[in-house]
Amino acid sequence: MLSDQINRTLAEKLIDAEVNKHEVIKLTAEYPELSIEDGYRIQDEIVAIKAEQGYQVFAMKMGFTSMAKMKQMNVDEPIYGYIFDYMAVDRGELSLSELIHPKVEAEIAFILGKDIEGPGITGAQVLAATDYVVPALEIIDSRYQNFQFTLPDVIADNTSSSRVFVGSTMRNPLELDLDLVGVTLSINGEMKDLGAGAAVLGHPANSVAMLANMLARRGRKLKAGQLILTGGITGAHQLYEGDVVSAKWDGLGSIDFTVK
Ligand code: OOG
Ligand code: MG
Repeated sequence: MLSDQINRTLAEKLIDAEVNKHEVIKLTAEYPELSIEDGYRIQDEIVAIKAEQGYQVFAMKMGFTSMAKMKQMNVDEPIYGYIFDYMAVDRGELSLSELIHPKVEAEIAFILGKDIEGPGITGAQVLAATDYVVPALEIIDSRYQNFQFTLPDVIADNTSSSRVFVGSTMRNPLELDLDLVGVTLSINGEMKDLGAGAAVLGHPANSVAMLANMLARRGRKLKAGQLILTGGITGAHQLYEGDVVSAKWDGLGSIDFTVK
């Protein structure tokens, strides 16, 4: 286990990489014994530093909840992280000059109506506690060279959180078969990827349940009003200047943006 001092230094290094838009070598190159627990402790330091700087948590997120994502990044278990208020993009433009090597992925997000506290939470309990589901495009931007990392590295790097576009269509989850909700992701008019909600742990509600149960191990819970991204349904696609991105969800509308 790394000392609090080292955790703080590593968190500062990753924030510096984010703010100054440069890649760093994965932490496990220097600390091969870095554990998943260490990764979450470094992530907690990032959350603490962002709070000291006056930023709020905008959403929580799950990652690596679909085979498409696990295969693409060569990892084998879900992780969670935080999305801060300055990461939410409120118009149809992504500013490339603020980022390193961003990728886009299509997701389904939940807005809770009640607190959810694990352990033992099921997808059915999540659906009963959810007010709305909304579509989301997550922009991930690993601070590591070429998106090369192990699980502890990516957890420490706050799961590559960078930006998020949230769609304006809000639906009660019980009005939809969320596992059957299809999504297509197009860039410059070319369909790059497609999938359905079932890609996410069989049903996106299972991802929120897993998050509640993972948080319970650390004495935390999900709160009413919380926004939660359930993880990429599709693989992530690298973005370049001038790209026009368009994603459509069955019953949940669409999100469009341009890379500037
Ligand atoms: C980590 C973030 C994973 C997802 O939806 O699976 C994630 C990464 O792929 O760099 O956000
Ligand atoms: Mg994601």
